[in-house]
Amino acid sequence: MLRIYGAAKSRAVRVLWMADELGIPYQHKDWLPRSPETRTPEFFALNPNGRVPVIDDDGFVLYESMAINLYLAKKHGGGLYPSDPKLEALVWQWSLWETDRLDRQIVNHARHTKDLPESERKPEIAEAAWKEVVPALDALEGALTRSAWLAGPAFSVADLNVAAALYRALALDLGKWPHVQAWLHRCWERPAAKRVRAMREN
Ligand SMILES: N[C@@H](CCC(=O)N[C@@H](CS)C(=O)NCC(=O)O)C(=O)O
Repeated sequence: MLRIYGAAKSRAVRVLWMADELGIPYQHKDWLPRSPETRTPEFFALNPNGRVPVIDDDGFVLYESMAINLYLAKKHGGGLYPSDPKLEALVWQWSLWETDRLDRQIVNHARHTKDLPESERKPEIAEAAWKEVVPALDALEGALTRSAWLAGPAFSVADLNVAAALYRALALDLGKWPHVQAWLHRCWERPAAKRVRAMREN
């Protein structure tokens, strides 16, 4: 049985979304980042970085949300993981690109504009993050102007990985990036996405 470590209010939401898309049963360790459960020697044995998400798939332990989703999508087949090597490479491209260009930037922007208590917010961090988010969204807009989905003719793990990481962008004014806006809402309107969103927001 697959076990997923990490609360829906963390990057584990990506993995919970993937498991739901694939319809695979899992056991959920609903642990928040930095919670006492993630500070034990047992948890550090699973992920020496002490971070969520982590999966244990019948004894195969894996961390890093993007790698986990690529593994699950490939293992369980279905349309989410393209078999054409070029489309597969695009899936890797977008997943790695997101980690490099958007992942921490979008979180830092949200934390320092609204998530943190006002006294802890640092406008200079929000501003620096936004300076990186803008060209990243420009790049995404370009790709989505040419194609409705990121890797081939249908929704794939590439879309899931990038859209899941852009959860916080659902609350932003994306008027400058109309294709990103439409695509992001298309992704998050999927039944599996709605269910994990409810897990995260409840
Ligand atoms: N690149 C990692 C990032 C994981 C990560 O930063 N997780 C956060 C929660 S969203 C965490 O567990 N933080 C705990 C800590 O910083 O100690 C991934 O995508 O899985």
